[in-house]
Amino acid sequence: MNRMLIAAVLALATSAAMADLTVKEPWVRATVPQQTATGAFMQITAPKAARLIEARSPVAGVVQIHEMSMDNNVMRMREVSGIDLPAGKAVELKPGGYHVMLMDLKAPIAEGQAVPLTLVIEHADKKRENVEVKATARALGATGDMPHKH
Ligand SMILES: [Cu+2]
Repeated sequence: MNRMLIAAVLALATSAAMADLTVKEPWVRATVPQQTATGAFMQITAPKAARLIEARSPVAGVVQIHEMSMDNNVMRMREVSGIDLPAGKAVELKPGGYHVMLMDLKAPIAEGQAVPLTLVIEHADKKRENVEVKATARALGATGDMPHKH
C-alpha cells in the first residue's frame, strides 16, 4: 500500500468520525479469480447506543451481516439481523467473528483496491443514518491492523 492511499484511508476515517460514529481500519479481504464472496472488517464505535442493521456496497450483488462461530469444530457463518453497538465501546468486525459479507461480487477485488461500503446505523430513536466508508482490500490471509511493511 502506498502512502497516498494510507492518507486517503485516514481522511475517510476522519470524515466517518464527523458523522458521529467512528469506523476504524475498514478493510476487505482481496479475492482470487472465481471467488464470488468475501468479508469486510472494521472497528465501529458509536458515541450513543446504536445498531448496525444493514450494509451495502456497489461491488456486491448481495451484502449481509454475518456472524462466524465454531460449531463442533467447524467454522460456520450465519446471517444476523444486526450488530449492537454499545455506547462508547469499540465493536470489532473481524475474521472469525462478525463481518460484513459481500456476495455475488461483480468483479474480483484486488489488493489495495478501495471498496466503498455504506453502513446503515439505527439509533435508539429509530432514526437511521448512512455512514460511508472506504475499505481497503488486503491480500488473502492478511490479518492484523494497518499494514506497516513496504
Ligand atoms: Cu460471512
